[in-house]
Amino acid sequence: MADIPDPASDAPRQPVGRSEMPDRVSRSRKRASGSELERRRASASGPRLVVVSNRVPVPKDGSTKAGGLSVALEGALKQSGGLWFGWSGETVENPSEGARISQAGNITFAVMDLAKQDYDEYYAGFANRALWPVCHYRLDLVQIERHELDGYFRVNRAFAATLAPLLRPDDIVWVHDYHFIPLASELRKLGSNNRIGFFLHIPWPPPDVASALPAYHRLLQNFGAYDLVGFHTPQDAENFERCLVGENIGSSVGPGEHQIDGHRVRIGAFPVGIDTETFARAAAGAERNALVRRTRASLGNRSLIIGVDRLDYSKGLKQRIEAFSCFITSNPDFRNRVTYIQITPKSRSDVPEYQRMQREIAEQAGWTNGNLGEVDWTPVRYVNRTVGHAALAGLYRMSRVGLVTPLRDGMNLVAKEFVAAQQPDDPGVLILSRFAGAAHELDCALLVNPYDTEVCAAAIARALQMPLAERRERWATMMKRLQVNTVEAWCQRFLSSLSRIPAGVTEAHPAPDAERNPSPEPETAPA
Ligand code: ADQ
Repeated sequence: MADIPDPASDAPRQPVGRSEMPDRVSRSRKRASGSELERRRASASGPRLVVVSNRVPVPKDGSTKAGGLSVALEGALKQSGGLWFGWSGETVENPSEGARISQAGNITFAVMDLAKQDYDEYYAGFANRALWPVCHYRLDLVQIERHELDGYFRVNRAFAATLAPLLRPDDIVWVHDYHFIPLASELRKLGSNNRIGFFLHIPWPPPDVASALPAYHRLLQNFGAYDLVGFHTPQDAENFERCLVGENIGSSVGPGEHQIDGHRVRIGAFPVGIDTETFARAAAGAERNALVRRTRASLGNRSLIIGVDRLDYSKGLKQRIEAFSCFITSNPDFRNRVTYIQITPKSRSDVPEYQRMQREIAEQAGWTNGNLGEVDWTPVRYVNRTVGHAALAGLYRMSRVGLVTPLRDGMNLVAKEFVAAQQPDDPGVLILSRFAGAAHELDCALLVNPYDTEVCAAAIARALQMPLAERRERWATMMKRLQVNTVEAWCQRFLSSLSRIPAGVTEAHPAPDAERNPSPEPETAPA
């Protein structure tokens, strides 16, 4: 997910050491009876929101600085007081017992460290070498390692064991993303009857693709412990329901509802939004930003084409550079009249597939410049940097074209940010992959198949020559949608759906249990 600090972009910050996962289950349970927790419980009033995400934006020096999703979740947490729980981002030799707790206003932050083996197996392993590629339809990149699968479940058990003692009976728990599919099931085993919702920030593929996941049946079964499972698009939700039906997991009891082990699970689409007004204001005020001014000066009279993505194979960077190259070759009039800036911070550098891709994309950008460039013109400026949101907003605003062409994306917030940042009188044009979740809402963009180089090249040419009236009309329709479906609205819709689920429903909830529901797949490698 986006602004919840992306674990992807950070390597562990501490030296790492041995591998054994300490028995946090029993120790954390002991902590539950601690007097401080009892005191907090006693002073609480009303349901509290508990957010679980792999990385937690713990405020430094008492203030939070993150944007987008983090701010929205923080806003939701502030309403009734809340707890934000997850990984600290640290790997250490001997993770300490329980969670490290800090307080900012009425939000409690609780984080735990991971041992190196946990990080390697749960995060760099199963989450990012099996779940991520399968969910992005990249079966060619899937790595199946039984010990990583085991590590994924083991670390989820440890997260649950650390979280369980911090939970109050009426807390509403909102779990984020693919790192935590088994979390609710583990919490149920520890006695949690809380309402627990899950939101997947990445796509969910159809059964033919999803079934390439190791422990496919077991993972699906684990979703049964949630009360609400949310996706970005109706297509993802439908794919997921088809997977449940295909694996005979529970039974459909109406549109978007499944009965699994006597428990009703709601399934729905909740397309995430951005903080549209704040982003638009930042873009309008970015004229004075130093980076924006320098960039403008460096462009001269050239039109700017911009791409902004984490360096990830799902973002279609190779195909995008090819399309740009094809555009220049087939439209020589545009030589030295456009500049393509691709701002791409590295991510997941400790995952081998990412290391390979980082090298390949850098070589490709260099090769394209060598091949197409002039002494006084660098066609592609390829930058592995993070840029502050104000500057980013300003760069979007000065761009004639936003190139957002992932091969597959849950939503893609850059597409929305690009639209929000435009000048109403003279907006740029968004070229958007039809395989981004955002294409459902932003269907007035120039929608393209990112695999089709010539189509993408033609879209760039069309965008650069699009008459002002058409640009305004397309932009206005998209902007209206972004003004309605903001990130706050997204939070509210998910949480009000979750809150409407009667609390008692979870009472009868049996934890999915590998013994009661034997998985057809082996959990460890056959001998
Ligand atoms: P991501 O894969 O990280 O998120 P995306 O939705 O585009 O992708 O969000 C990226 C965020 O990072 C944006 O807010 C963008 O501004 C910011 N960003 C990207 N490059 C940057 C740079 N160089 N400098 C500064 N900021 C940069 C996952 C899913 C998406 C889903 C989100 C939210 O993969 O499909 O949209 O979660 O659910």
